[in-house]
Amino acid sequence: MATRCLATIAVEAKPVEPLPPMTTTAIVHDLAATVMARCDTLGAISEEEGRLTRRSYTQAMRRANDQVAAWMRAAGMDVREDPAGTLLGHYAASKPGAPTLLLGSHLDSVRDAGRYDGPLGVLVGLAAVEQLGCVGRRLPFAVEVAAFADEEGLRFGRSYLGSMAFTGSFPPALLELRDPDGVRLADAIAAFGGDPARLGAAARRPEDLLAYLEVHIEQGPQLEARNLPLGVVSAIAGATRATLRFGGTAGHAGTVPMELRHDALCAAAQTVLIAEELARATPGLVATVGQIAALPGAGNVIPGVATISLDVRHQHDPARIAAVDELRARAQAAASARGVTLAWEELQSTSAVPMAPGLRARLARAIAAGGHTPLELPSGAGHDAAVLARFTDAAMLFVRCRGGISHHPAEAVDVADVAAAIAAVGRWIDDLAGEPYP
Ligand code: HGY
Ligand code: MN
Ligand code: MN
Repeated sequence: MATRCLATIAVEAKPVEPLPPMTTTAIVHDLAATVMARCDTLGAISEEEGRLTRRSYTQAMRRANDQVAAWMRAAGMDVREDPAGTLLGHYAASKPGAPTLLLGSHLDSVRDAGRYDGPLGVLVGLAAVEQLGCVGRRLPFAVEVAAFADEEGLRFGRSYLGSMAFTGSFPPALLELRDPDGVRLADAIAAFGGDPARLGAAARRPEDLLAYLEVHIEQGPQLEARNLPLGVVSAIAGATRATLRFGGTAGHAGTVPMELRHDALCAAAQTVLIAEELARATPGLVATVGQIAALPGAGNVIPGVATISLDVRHQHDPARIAAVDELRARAQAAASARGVTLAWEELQSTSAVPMAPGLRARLARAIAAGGHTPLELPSGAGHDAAVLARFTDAAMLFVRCRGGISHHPAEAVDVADVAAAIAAVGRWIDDLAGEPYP
């Protein structure tokens, strides 16, 4: 995508004759088109043929990090990866020793993903820096763009590995986690070029940061239902992730009478429906079983072992915790009634967290200045901002996505909404800098 004003992105643009200064609007629309093209480029970088799956610390992740690093360097940023593998582009302040405004999101994906969940936030952050570079501006603070390593948790079952390392909240025991192929997280980080022994060194100091902003697709229907391009996130829901292992007795499908069976998969299946029933009956609660496995996995063998994932979320922690407790008790009863054991392993519990009121107010002003109604709405999805919000003032800007679809290849955004987001981020940054938006 050749862009007109961005001589700093020489990598993409052919040498062109000097152009008359561009209006901010024209710059923003050029940047939005570039963001869309770059999301397409990253959307083609996958571990799997024919669909987008990009797990942390894989070769596909390496190619994605390297591609974004090239775009960052072309924008005049200093680029590095921290010991956890988080990619960081730095745009210096007008004076040394200034704090850093952090923008960013993640480049890893779920399985068979959409191309905007994560990359949009990294690339809009980069576009905000390119906009500054376009007009030759330096701010009283540095601007850093982060692509956090492993937000989704697809490979090792834990979310936010990169942002936890960045904020010094990474539990070292997680380095012993193994992926489905038995690869240790520590070894995956090292093979990727990170340094598991220095994760502590990856931690930044809160006093070095001014704030964090994550731009992200809404992954829900609210903005589209109100015909709004942008929204301000009020808070991020709390989440509990667990693995449930049911232990029964394998046996011959043709000879074991029903009343003598200890069928692990039936206990698991009943638990899936209990989770659904409880969530439907509890306002604001969502519960999902996204993975299920039965062993030995033969059609004529009664499953002796069944394993399911569990994801429970709510905007209010007491409601989530009470629901998890009730679900655990009812799952145990369902297992016991079948003579099946239940091993419940809680993988991660992230409490609900509000976004910083002052930053939300500034975001609302920036959206309104663009002629749009600034709707505040909660996020049911988790984000690195949930980790950063415990470390510095954090805010999120939601961008409308078509049909609210996400974690699906049909994920889509409109270039006009991306332009509105870039403009809003530009105004928000100038508000922080106390300077008028050009
Ligand atoms: O699961 C989530 O909410 C996020 O996509 N990691
Ligand atoms: Mn996601
Ligand atoms: Mn995401």
